[in-house]
Amino acid sequence: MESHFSLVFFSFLTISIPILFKSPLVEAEDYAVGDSDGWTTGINYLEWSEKYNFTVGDTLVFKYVLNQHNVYQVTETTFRSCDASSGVISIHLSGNDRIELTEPTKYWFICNTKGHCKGGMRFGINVTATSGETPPPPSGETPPLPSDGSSSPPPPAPVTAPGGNAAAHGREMRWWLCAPVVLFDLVYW
Ligand SMILES: [Cu+2]
Repeated sequence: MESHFSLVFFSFLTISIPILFKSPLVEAEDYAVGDSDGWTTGINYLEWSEKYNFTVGDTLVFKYVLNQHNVYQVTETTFRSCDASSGVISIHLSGNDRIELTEPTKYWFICNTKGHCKGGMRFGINVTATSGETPPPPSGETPPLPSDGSSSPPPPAPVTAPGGNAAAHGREMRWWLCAPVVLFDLVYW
């Protein structure tokens, strides 16, 4: 019984640790621009853009009321001037635009509805290359195993992410979280 329990607990730790540190298995992410507010007036997109680290392969999702707003990917000069008569790289008008970040470079976005860019509907992000390899977590930080088998392993903590991107994170994490429960049922019972 006790050895079974230790096995279960060790499995739980082994599976949980990659969740606590950022898992290298997590690849592309979707980022809802403005989180649950979407792409609209009255939001501080500079603040939003500084919350995340964007890497090649991630996707920005702009959600907005059709015809009220739009998404222009522009040069830095046009981002600063809000004058989209030049320096426009791409135009997106669907109301639910998905823009994949394919290059390790700076991306600049504005809304070209009159007054919206100057009013704050603009941001820039620095997209970095995917490293391909993430260093393993330092082994010294592994929490110690309990000396006896009498205490129950804690339930896996729900993994949360700020704002509207929580769902995307949840999808990627769900199977990790199920594994300890399944192991526990199989081995302990
Ligand atoms: Cu707008």
